[in-house]
Amino acid sequence: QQNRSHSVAILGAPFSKGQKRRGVEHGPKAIRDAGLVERLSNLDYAVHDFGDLTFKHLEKDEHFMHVPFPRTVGRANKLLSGAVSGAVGAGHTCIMLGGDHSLAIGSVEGHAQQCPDLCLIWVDAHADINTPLTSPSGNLHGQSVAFLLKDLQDKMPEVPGFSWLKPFLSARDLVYIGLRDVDPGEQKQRPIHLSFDIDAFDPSLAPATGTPVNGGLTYREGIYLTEEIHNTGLLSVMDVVEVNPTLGATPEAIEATTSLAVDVVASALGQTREGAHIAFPNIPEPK
Ligand code: 5AB
Ligand code: MN
Ligand code: MN
Ligand code: MN
Repeated sequence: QQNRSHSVAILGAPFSKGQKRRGVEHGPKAIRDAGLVERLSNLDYAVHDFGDLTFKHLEKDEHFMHVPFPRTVGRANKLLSGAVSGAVGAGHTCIMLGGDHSLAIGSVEGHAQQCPDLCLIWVDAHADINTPLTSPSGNLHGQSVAFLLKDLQDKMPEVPGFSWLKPFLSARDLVYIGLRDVDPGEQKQRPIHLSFDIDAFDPSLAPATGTPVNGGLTYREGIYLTEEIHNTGLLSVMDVVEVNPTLGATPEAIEATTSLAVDVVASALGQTREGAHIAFPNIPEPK
């Protein structure tokens, strides 16, 4: 197990131009308001909240093919990449609060600057591996993985705003959920980048998100996953994306989604469902 001495950096990325709905830029505030910092402090981490990055919306940013806001998304990810690289370089485990899932491009790239041998765990209802030529919507939040993979280099056109990015990840560095038979010699100790799209959960649990799909993870499945990732002791950067507090039908629906986001971060950082293994020295007695 890890790492309780580790410090945690929280980076807010209030950005929504990787898709067309408004509101996902309020994700970082909504997740903080749901009590994230206090929960992690209670797990005995030194929590450094670096606040929110400031993103520019470029005035002149024409579509590339049917892809909207390419330069705005490219520039936002370049900025985020530097911030994640800085936080990891300073020795923090980094929690990036999105924002939409296009932000994984910069988050994983910045992580890879410090940890070139990282592996990527993508927890999502969607594969987010469209290219501009296969994307039904044009939205960049459904294309993040395609920008990262070396294997897709020949299939990717040059998208304006992304000239700073060279694909660096091999398909074999991208891990899937559900493998069941891995030999000891196949296990590698590598820093883990966990990119967690809240829409991986069933919409009954995480309704406040832009592209909900029925038949998602149960609470138990999702938290089991983050608990196991914690148990590896190898979590290095985690993205929590696609929480859109403006899309909840009721305050309860919003609260369910934001508190679920806090639960997945806390459990990825070692909160257990059976409670903390902390000795309680003086159990108060009634007089
Ligand atoms: B998300 C879709 N595959 O490309 C597309 O929420 C949806 O970050 C992408 O996973 C969903 O537009 C992107 C239809
Ligand atoms: Mn996604
Ligand atoms: Mn998704
Ligand atoms: Mn989504």
